[in-house]
Amino acid sequence: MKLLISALLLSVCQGFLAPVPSTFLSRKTTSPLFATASPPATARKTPVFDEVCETTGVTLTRFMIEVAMLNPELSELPSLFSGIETACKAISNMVKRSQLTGLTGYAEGGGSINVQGEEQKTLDIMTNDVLKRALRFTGKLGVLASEEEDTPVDVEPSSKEVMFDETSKYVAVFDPLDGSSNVDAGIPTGTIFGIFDHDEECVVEGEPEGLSEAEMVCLTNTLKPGTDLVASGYCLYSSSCFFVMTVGCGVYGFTLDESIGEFVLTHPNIKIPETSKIYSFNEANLPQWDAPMRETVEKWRVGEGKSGNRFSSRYIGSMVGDVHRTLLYGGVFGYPSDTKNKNGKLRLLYEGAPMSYLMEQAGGLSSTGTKRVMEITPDEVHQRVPIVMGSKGDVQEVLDAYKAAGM
Ligand code: AFP
Repeated sequence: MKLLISALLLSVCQGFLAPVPSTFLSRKTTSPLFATASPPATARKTPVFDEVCETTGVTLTRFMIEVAMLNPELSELPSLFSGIETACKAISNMVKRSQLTGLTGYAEGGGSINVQGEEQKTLDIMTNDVLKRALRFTGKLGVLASEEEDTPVDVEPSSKEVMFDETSKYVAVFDPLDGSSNVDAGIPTGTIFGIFDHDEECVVEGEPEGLSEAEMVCLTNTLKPGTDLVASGYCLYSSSCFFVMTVGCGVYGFTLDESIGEFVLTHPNIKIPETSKIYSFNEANLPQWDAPMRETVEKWRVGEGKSGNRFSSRYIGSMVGDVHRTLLYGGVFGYPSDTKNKNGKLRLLYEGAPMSYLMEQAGGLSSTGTKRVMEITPDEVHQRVPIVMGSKGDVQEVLDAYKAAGM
């Protein structure tokens, strides 16, 4: 097997020079090496591995090294991924042990409110900190924006802390513990991240309150549309801990093998089924949704939609868990606009855009109903966006309904 992997990698490395012999194409990874859904500006290459072994297979670290080898413009991404990977392992442990270590409940016994007026759980604050620390020490981050931070935070490390050649190449946005309102009941939660290129000229010193206008402009360079994402992904803390990511050439899923402490490739080149029988919404809000959304779901309930399938409902109320199931089983997940919340509930920069990138890379669609989520430029860090994402055929049915209603 080792020999075959080396041969495969060699063929892929030679990408442009020599065609990859068809016998070298992975049995599991049958799609082309290049992404088909919303290709990035420069087509990226992804390693092809012939077999996925459960305990000694391809680790995330190894996978990222191969990705960087094949795509020299991404050469600094593996160290950043390694920071995120470490944070995910630490967070997975914290979540798993929270009932035993007293990390449950609200921060400061209640009363700690984030910028969006939501009460913060103890774990919200701690996981935010874990991520910040893990990323800071990669030496690759310029600016961070997080659900738990009021404004983007500059994490330019002091020279003492830098472990690698410092270039501040990327901007990371993340939701450290999405679904945290569920965490004390043992419901799945997750970390979502998105990575953009960073303007290397932008260096910010000091606290957000005392920044010059130029520094504020610098900070707001996190405000980019999803089409500018270099990479995105999530960690799901559930029956297993999963790490699912894209760098613009398909979606790859890794499972934490606790016996060796490594994420191992278990879901190469995830493709979402084109049509489905599952919808995943907070249906209590259905009476307030836009008419096209409401009517489409009402048809699905009774098997009168386009596919004729009678749909079932599956809703955890934790986006990472709901999107993970949707990617694997097919379906439609959403948090649509309603009469009370015109922009739905989910945050564009660190929930909507990173998850839409994954969804599109897996062959699905993600829209507000009238607009591709990936193309929306945020006006502010914590902006919300209505979302309906998932299996192509079913999401398209929603989009057609909006169009037919002249919206
Ligand atoms: P929390 O992080 O406050 O638990 O919110 C989770 C979330 O942002 C997202 O993960 C869910 O899909 C959505 O909110 C659930 O919202 P509802 O509770 O209104 O259904």
